[in-house]
Amino acid sequence: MFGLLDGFLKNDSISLQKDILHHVAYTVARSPFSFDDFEAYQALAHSVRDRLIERCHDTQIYFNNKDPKRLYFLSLEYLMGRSLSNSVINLGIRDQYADALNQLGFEFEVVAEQEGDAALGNGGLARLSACQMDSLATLDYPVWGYGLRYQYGLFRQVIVDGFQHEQPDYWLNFGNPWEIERVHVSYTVKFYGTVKEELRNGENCKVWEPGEIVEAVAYDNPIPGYGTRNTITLRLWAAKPSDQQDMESYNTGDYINAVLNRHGLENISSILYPDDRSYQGKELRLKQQYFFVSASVQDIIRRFKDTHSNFDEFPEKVALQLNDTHPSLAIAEVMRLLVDVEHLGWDRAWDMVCKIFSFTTHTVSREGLEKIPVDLLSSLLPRHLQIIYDINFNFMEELKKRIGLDYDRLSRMSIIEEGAVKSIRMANLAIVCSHTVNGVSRVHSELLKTRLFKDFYEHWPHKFHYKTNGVTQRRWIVVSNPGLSSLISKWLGTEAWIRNIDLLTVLQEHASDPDLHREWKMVKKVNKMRLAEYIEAMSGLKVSIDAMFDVQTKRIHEYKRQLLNILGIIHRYDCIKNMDSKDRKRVVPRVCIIGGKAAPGYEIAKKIIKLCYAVAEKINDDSDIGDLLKLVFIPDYNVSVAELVIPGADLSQHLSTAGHEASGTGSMKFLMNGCLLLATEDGSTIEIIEEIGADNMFLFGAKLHEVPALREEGPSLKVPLQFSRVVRMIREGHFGYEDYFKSLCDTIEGRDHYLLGADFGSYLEAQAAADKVFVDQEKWTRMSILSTAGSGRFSSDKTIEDYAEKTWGIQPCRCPL
Ligand code: 26Q
Repeated sequence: MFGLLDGFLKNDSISLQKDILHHVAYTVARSPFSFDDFEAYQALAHSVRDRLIERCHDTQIYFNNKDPKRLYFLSLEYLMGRSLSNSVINLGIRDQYADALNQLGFEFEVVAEQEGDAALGNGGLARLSACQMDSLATLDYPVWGYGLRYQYGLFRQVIVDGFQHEQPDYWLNFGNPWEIERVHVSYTVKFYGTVKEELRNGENCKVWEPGEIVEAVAYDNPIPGYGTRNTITLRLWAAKPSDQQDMESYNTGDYINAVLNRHGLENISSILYPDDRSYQGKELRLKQQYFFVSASVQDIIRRFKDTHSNFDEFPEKVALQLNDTHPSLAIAEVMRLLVDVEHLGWDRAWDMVCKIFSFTTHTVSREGLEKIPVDLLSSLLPRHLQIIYDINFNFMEELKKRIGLDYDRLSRMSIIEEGAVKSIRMANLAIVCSHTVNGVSRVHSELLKTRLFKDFYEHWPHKFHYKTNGVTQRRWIVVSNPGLSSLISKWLGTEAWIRNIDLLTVLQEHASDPDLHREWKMVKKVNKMRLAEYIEAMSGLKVSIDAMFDVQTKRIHEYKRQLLNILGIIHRYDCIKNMDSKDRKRVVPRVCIIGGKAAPGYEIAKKIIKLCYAVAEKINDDSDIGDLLKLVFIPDYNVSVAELVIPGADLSQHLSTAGHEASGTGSMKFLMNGCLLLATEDGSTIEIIEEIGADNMFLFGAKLHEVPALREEGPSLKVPLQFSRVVRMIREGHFGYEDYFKSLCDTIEGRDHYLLGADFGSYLEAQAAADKVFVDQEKWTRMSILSTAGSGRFSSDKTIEDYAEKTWGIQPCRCPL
């Protein structure tokens, strides 16, 4: 079709220049002789968008012709960050665009900085979806991603006087060139009302008469693959008032109220909930889940019916992936549409459901599992509640045949939890109805089998699979660390590693080469300078790039133990204070960097942020300390800030108490960027150790099997003197706010559930080991090279190939160039 217009869009720098100017004039509506960096960004983005649309279109035509089995990836969260650099790199035209901009008097990096950060998600799970979409596109899989188009992304973190405040992220304010509004792709989504039984063609049918109808409109976000023409679509749904709603009121003449009543329905897709247990059981959250799931499932069935006259082939053509339990109402929705609307009959529909769904959980604890109060579901989605009850009834009957009347076990495995608040256990629903269940690291997948879902594992061992998360090297090396990217390509003599990560291991052969060492250190130095400039611009603090840049950036959570880090920093400060000048000469200077958001209702996490600021103020203002130690908190950590911070880190910390981090993906990004890890043996770290060897990182802390006994000891556990000393310093007001910090200190000196006291000694030893190696720059650089060289297993390309083959049963479908 595009061929009919003017041939394909041309990608030489002259054509791109013309194209940018065209968009300056006709899209941004500015003079081509006078436009600023932001307008240049808008024009450039629209020029890239044209190319994405072309490829997206070709990809869909190709998929439609081939009609392969498609994967539908359902996730309530995607952390895409910025799109410009990533898109032009994946399209293979970054340099041409940079040239074109140069000729117009602009610099690519500066223009790219104008873009906002798309934060439609909370943290690990959401960034994982984004990395996986990149791999799915690059590996040519026929896929659609589905999600919600929140008007407000994750809150912006603003720090006032050391305290976190949340501000709305109205990210669409400046327009979004990366989406295509599809006003004609819309579905009605029903809520509330009642279910009636009717006799149709001699059969008993359930008819749901809804009380509220909302329209879901599609916004398509193209996801270009690297080194391929394939460009897949992330389809996000926005809520709009439906024309069918309130027809009655229009007819009865209450026009004004009918119009006013329409407002508010858009709210369904307005806000992303921060990851916080206290939001469980909220009606709006449930409405969001169903709204997104219903529109997606209707779209999937519509697409299937476009090319198939019956449902015989449905399970051979459709795979549905549940990214955690958040979209698991999709199960009941597929059943409803197949049984009530398509009239397939329960048994046939059930057989299909069991073949198409697969489920990934990102949770480690029972408390983390999602539950929906039955009363809420019964009012919002009465038909779905019936369906879930029916699924559960059949499941319980089947189970009784297998295990007899073991009521304890039956009640543990039931989808319905009978308790003070009767609820639906979403994970049980997902497990019962999926053909595969997996965790996000090996140890996590094992924990599922031995603890969280033990009963289910014993019943269906074949359903449980092991998967390890990964991150995309396109975003986390090529886009965010161009210096390292060129260096790797130079030493490997090829750019092929960008699609074939296994090639990175070739770096091992050069790990001791002095030439590589020199270049490697240079790249790190440039990245540290960039980060130091950012720190100064943001906080006014000047830091020395000769110091070790020690980073811990991730969501603030007690189990991630940012507090352990801060206690270690206080200890370091205290030691330096008490040293004579001779000893001070031997101190390895450090810049400690901490960043991350606390959920708005999570008081302890907010206190950790305040403590970090209080300690920073004391240390950074102490002229006695100088460059030996600095502490910075980076506010509003998000994907674009991560792209700056990670390449500039020497050391990164991953401190979760063993058994608490399902996987952890930040560590993989640092690893790829040649940053050494200081970590506990938890989640994916266990697999990182296997790849690069314990000698190339700094490990510490209690192991998984030691945790229960340590907890058992509780307050009687002996903790190091240094630990008691630093906690006392906080309690005694060395950093001010002693009353405010009291409850924080109590959490670690009472029950100390996350074992900070127990792990403090070995934490300090690991820190000392890192200092020792840092002095030996040759050794450090070698370890750094080996970290990057060993990071290949943690590319999301690997994870996706594994899912494609073992879970989804899909094949690459590569659109010809
Ligand atoms: C639940 C109810 C109401 C509102 C929000 C939520 C909610 C939202 C997001 C609950 C959990 C999440 C996100 C969880 C998450 O990011 N988990 C992390 O997933 C990563 C990718 O698999 C892992 O690497 C991390 O270990 C895991 O913590």
